[in-house]
Amino acid sequence: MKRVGWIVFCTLVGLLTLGCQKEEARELSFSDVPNVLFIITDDLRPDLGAYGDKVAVTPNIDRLAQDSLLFNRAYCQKAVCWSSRNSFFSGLIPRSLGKKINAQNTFRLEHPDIVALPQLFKNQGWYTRSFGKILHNGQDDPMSWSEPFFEPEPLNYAAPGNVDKHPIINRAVSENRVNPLYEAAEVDDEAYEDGLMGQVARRAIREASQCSKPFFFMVGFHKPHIPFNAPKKYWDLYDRENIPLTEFPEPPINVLQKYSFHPYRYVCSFAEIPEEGSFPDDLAREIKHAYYACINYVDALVGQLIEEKENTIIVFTSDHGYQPGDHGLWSKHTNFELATRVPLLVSVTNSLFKVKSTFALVDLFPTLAELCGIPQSDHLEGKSFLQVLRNPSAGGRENAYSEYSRNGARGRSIRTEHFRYVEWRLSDQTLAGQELYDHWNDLGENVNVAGLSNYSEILSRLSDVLASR
Ligand SMILES: [Ca+2]
Repeated sequence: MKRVGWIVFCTLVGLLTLGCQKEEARELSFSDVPNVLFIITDDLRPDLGAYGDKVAVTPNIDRLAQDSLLFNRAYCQKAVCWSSRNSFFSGLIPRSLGKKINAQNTFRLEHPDIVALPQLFKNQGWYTRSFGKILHNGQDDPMSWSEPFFEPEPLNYAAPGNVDKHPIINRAVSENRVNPLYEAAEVDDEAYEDGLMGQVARRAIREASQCSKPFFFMVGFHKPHIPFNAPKKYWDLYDRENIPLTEFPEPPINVLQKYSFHPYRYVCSFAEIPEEGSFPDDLAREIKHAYYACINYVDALVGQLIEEKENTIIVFTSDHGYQPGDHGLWSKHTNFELATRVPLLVSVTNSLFKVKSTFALVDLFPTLAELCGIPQSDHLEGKSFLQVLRNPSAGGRENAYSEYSRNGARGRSIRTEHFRYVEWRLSDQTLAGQELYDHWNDLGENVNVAGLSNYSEILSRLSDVLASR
């Protein structure tokens, strides 16, 4: 094991504490080359106490944030599970993953020889393991792991009468309409796959912590992805009447419905959920209650994982965001802020440090590698944000790239500090539409201002920036 990387890491932490807003930053005292624990959740937008959510009960993730860099503007590169995950795992942005990638095929189909994130650590002497949903359901990358990956049998439902049910997570398929969208079962955490998987991962972390070899573990929770099933004790932490409905129930003004919106809503593929029209407030609030219960379930499981975090860099994030009713959408699959923005914590400091700069999930690969002193790979399309750790005023990216295509048009988006710009082009590159959202005046992306004359200059400039990517 090379130790030069750890010397680099100690140095940067020392600089960070000097530049941090905290008056008293404690020195870190790791004993050796650090372990890495990479925790990925599914469909979790930053509805967390650490991000200012007034409803979420997330004491464990909030506690992790107290020792972390908290990224306020971190974005996925495509708001759908398999694409986002294959992206940060491989270090490639979605369009570079290849046309053959989908829910079944990983980036390996077109990139058999590139070194993936955990594979790089494995090659450098780390003990690497995988637990749960890392790429996509059923997808694996055996060459990245020191041991076969662990995925429990799918335990989606646990309530009496539901235990034999299995949801079909594939758009609005009629066969799924026998399955409930959510349940609050009087069961232990381990009655569902996430609890069972967390238990195995926790044991593995404990064992690996006793070994001299550092570990790089990736742990992927399936929640809060639909169905919103969680033990009842997590539902009971919320008063449903206090759960707010979306502030943005209507589609944005001047939005390009044909491209920006999807005609289906994932939740509508489940039993007793209306297939058309807006939901009654009671139902919308109940679904959000279920979503929050799943977040709290994940929070409890994360808390168990991070009990032993000595000498360990912890990353906590999600594959993309979610729109529980926002703009009338109940899913992801868009280029909107709510679908692309993710929580991102990187625990490398003994104090909370809120990073305001813009970052992309694809940056995690080069950043973690540089943090640990591992030489960069040539294929990486993200960039390390180590300079921000050295000097918080240095800033990060000028923009984060995301994409989502629909109805024959390719949708590409960039998010700057001030704006979100989305451009839709047909296969012959004809411009099919533009969207521009002014985040300094419109946090909810409620008005597409692309057609307004006073935004024409910025529209042109951002179009040029996007064209250069
Ligand atoms: Ca997902």
